[in-house]
Amino acid sequence: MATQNGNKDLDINQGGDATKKTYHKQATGLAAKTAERHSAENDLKLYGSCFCPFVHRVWISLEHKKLEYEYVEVDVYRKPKLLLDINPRGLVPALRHGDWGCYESTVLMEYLEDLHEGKPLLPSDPKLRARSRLWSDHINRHIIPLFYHYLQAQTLDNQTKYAGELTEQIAKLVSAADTTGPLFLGKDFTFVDVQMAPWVIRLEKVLKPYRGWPDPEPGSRWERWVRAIEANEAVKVTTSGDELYLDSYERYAENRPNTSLVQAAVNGGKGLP
Ligand SMILES: N[C@@H](CCC(=O)N[C@@H](CS)C(=O)NCC(=O)O)C(=O)O
Repeated sequence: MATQNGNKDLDINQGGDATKKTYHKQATGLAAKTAERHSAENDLKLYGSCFCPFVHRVWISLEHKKLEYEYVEVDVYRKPKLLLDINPRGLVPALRHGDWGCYESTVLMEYLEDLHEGKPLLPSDPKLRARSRLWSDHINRHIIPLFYHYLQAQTLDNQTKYAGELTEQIAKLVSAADTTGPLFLGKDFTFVDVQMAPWVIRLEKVLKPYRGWPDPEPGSRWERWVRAIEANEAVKVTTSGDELYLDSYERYAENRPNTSLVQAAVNGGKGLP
C-alpha cells in the first residue's frame, strides 16, 4: 500500500491512510457503459474524472446533443501531461477539438453550443439566453461554493449555517424558474438544467448521506425540477453508481487536508478554482 513522503504510488487523497475511502478512477453503472461506447479515438475529446461534477456538465451536454466524441478518463490529481497541455492549471474538464483545446465547464458548454450541432441547450430568444446565463452565474457564484462549504464543515454550528444558506440560494434559483416547469425554462431540458444537474445528483448521493440533506418537499416546484433532471436520459447515462459518489466525497465530508484544490480553496477562504 502506498505511504506518504514522496512515494510516487501514494494516493494523495488517502493521506497515506489505507483505511480511508478515496476517489474512483473509473466510472461505474450507466456512466461506465457510456464511457465504453465513447472510447474510440475521436477528434473531439473530453478529458474527465468520473466523480467530477464540472466534468459531468460537459458530459451531459455531449450526450444531450448526441455528438460524436471520445471520453478520456484522467487521474486529475496526478495531472498527466495530456491534461496540462490543454489546461496548465491541471483541472478537469478539458476539451480537445483537433489541435485546439480549452477548459472551464461553463466555457466548454458555450463552445459546444457554438458548434451548432445537435440539440441546442440555449434557447434562441436573446432575453431567455441572457436569463439562462444569469442563473448559471448564480449557480457558479453561490450554490456551488456553499455545497462544498457545507460538506466540508465539521462543526454542527457551521453545518447549520451553511445548510441554511444553501437552501436559501437554491430557493432563489427555483423562484426564477418557469412556474409550471418541470425544468428551468419549462418543458425543455436547457442550459441551466445542465449547469445544476450534477449538484442535484450530488445533493441526493452525497449531501443526503453525509449531512442529512432533506428530500425535496412533496408537491413542491423544487421536487418537480429534481425529478425531471433525474429522469433526463443524458443525465442518467452519465451518472455512476451511488458508491462511486459516497467513496469519492468521503475526503470532503471529513475535510481531509491536502486532497484537492477545491478543498484547499474552501478552507483558505478563497474562491473556487
Ligand atoms: N471552475 C472549474 C472547476 C473544475 C474543478 O474544480 N475540477 C476539479 C475536479 S471536480 C479538479 O480538476 N481538481 C483538481 C485538483 O484539485 O487538483 C470548471 O468549472 O471547470
